[in-house]
Amino acid sequence: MKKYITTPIYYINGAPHVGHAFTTILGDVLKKFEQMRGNDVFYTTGTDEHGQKNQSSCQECGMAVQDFIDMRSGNFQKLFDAMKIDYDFFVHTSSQQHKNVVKDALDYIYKKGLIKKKSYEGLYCEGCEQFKKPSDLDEHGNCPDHQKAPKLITEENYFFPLEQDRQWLIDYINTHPDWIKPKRFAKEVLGMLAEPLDDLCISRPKSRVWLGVDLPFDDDFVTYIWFDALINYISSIGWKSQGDNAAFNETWAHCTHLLAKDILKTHAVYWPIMLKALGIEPPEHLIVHGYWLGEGGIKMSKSLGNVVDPYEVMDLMGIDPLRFYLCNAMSLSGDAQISIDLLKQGYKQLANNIGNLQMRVLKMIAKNLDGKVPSAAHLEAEDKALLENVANTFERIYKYGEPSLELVNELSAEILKAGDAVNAYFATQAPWVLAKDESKRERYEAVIYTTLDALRLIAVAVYPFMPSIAKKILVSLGQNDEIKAEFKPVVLKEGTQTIVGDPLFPFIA
Ligand code: ME8
Repeated sequence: MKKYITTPIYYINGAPHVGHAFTTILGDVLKKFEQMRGNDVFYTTGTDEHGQKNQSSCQECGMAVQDFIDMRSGNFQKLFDAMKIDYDFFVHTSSQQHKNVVKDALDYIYKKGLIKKKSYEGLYCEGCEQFKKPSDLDEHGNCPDHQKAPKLITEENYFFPLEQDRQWLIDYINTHPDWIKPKRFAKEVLGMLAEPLDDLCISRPKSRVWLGVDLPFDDDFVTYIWFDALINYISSIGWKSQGDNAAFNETWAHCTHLLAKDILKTHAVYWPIMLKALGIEPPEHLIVHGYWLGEGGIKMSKSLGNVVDPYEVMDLMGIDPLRFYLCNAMSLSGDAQISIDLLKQGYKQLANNIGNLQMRVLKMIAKNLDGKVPSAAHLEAEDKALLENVANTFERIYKYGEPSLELVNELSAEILKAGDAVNAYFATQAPWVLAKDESKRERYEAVIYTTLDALRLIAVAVYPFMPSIAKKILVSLGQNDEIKAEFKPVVLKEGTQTIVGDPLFPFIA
């Protein structure tokens, strides 16, 4: 099956931080998970290069616009490349290809008579690039996400009415209980739909915002950043208002958007209604996550400056442990705190669990068995039960798991549980004692075999999170590093040469 996974496209008014890294890592983890199950995946990420806040940031830098865009967008792409994210397409909203699709979409909707011009007064938060209602603000009149008071703005603009589709959207959510995951966010969207929807202002006068896509029907205006940005999800896969959309339709049929809750309304209210106007079905799923909270327990954000720098983390521990930690620690029910100290704790947990197991067993067979995998001929019931338990757990998740936060949370937790179980088995069986007694040779070999084969299963299961570590483990077990979601126990062949390499998780202070 062909799947399409997207991340939000990020504003370029600041440097990427762990929040952006997380959503993009999550997409890569889900892509690898799907590929292991034999699905084809097209994965996009990228940058949102227009709008007032990018424009202000460009003016502050005093750079030529295209140089600014290239430099800032390049910072995101460099980070995602450094993190070895396997994206298939990097979106630039300033590309001609994207701009053409925005114009095509607007023109189509305009000609359908769905856009009207009127004068408007409202409170505008530049951080969100959205008009706010007084009820959206905190007790100080600030935007809760940006801790800044929005500005009162009065201007003439073009509007796209939403109210006429409110009941349709409510019905859609109620009849597609899996559309928004986790479910509590669907409830939140239904809450947003409890009141009539204001018309969406889809233009900005060029006198205020010049960094954007010209409206095709009035070049005194540019397109509102969100109307432009959301279109990336269809421009990236070649949608057009006229002609053959067969390739587009095939890719769009199984599309999952990943996002944090800050942009839930734009994705779960504006976007499906825009798509309906274009004659396109809503994306198959939205996967929504909470916030990483930085210092002060508030949402980590470029504007607030309380960010964890992904390069600092990668220098300290490498990318794989960061990927694993983020997927394991993101809360399913709310937000999650993050700091360098918490990341170090996560790293040490991996070192004590998978790292320790691999090093102990490989060193032991290097010493006593010339580094060769022993025979499986004398496995006892408890050895087989351990291997079957580990294999069945991973088999179930890979076979029936549907991409979601729950899935990455459960899989990462089961990997740590399996590591703990095998470590406990190893400690109880004490193979270093068995090794000293020639009469216990068969038992010794069975324990070593069981530990090695369990480690192999863990390596395969952990691949979406830690692709390099997974391959290193498989190579250390004398396996080729081709990864498939196959979880049969007792696969290692007797006599296979293993290798004690460098520690998987070297000591960090
Ligand atoms: O909203 N915790 O861009 P943006 C978790 N351009 N995730 C976080 C995060 C945090 N503290 N901070 C950022 C925009 N993110 C628009 C999107 S899409 C058509 C247009 C991640 O740079 C998370 O995925 O503000 C969030 O939704 C996104 O970055 C917002 O990025």
